[in-house]
Amino acid sequence: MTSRTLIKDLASLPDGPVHVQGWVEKVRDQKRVQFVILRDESGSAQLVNSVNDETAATAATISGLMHGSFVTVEGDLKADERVKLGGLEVKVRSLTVESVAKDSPIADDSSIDKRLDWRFLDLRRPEAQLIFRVQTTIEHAMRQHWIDEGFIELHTPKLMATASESRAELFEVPYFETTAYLAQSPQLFKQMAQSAGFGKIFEIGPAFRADPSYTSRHATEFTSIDSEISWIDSHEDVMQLHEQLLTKALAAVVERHGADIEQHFGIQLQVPALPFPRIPHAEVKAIVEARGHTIERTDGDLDPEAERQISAHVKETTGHDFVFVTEYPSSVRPFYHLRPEGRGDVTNSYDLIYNGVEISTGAQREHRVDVLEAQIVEKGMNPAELEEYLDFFRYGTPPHGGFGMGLARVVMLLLGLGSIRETTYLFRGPTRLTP
Ligand code: AMO
Repeated sequence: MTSRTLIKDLASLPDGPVHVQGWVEKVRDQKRVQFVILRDESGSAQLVNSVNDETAATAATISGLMHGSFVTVEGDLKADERVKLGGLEVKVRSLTVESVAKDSPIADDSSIDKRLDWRFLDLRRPEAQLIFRVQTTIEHAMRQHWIDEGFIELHTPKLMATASESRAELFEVPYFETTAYLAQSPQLFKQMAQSAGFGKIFEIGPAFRADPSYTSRHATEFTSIDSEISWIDSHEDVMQLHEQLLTKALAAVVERHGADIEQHFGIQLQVPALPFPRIPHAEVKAIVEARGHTIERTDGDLDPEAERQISAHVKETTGHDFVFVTEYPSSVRPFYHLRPEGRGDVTNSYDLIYNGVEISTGAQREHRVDVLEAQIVEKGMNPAELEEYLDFFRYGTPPHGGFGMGLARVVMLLLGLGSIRETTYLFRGPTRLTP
């Protein structure tokens, strides 16, 4: 591989020969001088070619250049503060078209659906690439924290014999003589790791939900960030881990991408203060209703407007973008959430709301097998189908808890974007299986 110079590094080089490669963003083809905006994954720069007898062949190539074509350029770098783009330009000595592009089927104002149809072209936008750099930094910072704290990374199977959350939203897959289900969450297996004595684990992996909704926050496949820890006293210990992870992740994002985020998304990102506010679910309902919103759900869960309202309240009263809504009613929580002694109506659980949207659910788990069996029956499930899961608790298990968090939602809210379609590399929804 010949060593190419990344466009972002041109600014730190002295005037002289350079070898750059990328795709053509724009061509300004004038009679005497031609300008090409060349972009690579690091930035963009202006190429210039003076049209004369000597450069006639290059000039002809540039005149025929299609937007999006990939080219190799040998040229001479020259600093020139009059050039708006980076204060430099590259005088072309030779330009080789490596791959000719057809006319782009999308434009900046194309609909999100059309852009998703042509996702590889859509992703050439610098702000789209920034989204995935930010995502990389978030995952890296969290992984670093987990590793520093002695966690073990797991990869749990995504083909399962049972549901992992509930029978709803379950994808069935023909599996030889039987039926398999796509994992809705690593829930059962991350709990298994506690019975196995692993102590502290994490996983970043795919989760599947056969959810027919078309909202801006639901996908049928998403990346789930999961963690589970033993020997907790309550969900408070899980929330402390959770807020530390997010604070570290945001600090890394601010440090590495703060300026780019401000430039592309107009947001001045702040590292959140610890601890994040915590408000019990019952109190949240009262606050939201006092703000004039009547929660429409009959099951006692918060609706999206209630999430926005409680976030607005927290922002106004504390300046915080995050809030833990704690002690959810048992009626809206899964069978595996622990209910505190003498309080069957609530759970040791929480949802984490970030800028008005739920990004995570966490809880202390029920580790007493008889109570667990009763809660499975109460939720209308069949304990026989969960025999193997129940075994985890029949052979000894420590008190434990953890959380699951949707990566695309975190990135969406952090960058102030309107949909996880923008922050998922290749979105999957009820009517989208390609590309
Ligand atoms: P829950 O079902 O609340 O909890 O999911 C946890 C988080 O995963 C994300 N999420 C989704 N993201 C995109 N599309 C979806 N269809 C979707 N469904 C969920 C959300 C959500 O907050 N096992 C528990 C977690 C735990 O207790 O550890 C669980 O999966 O950000």
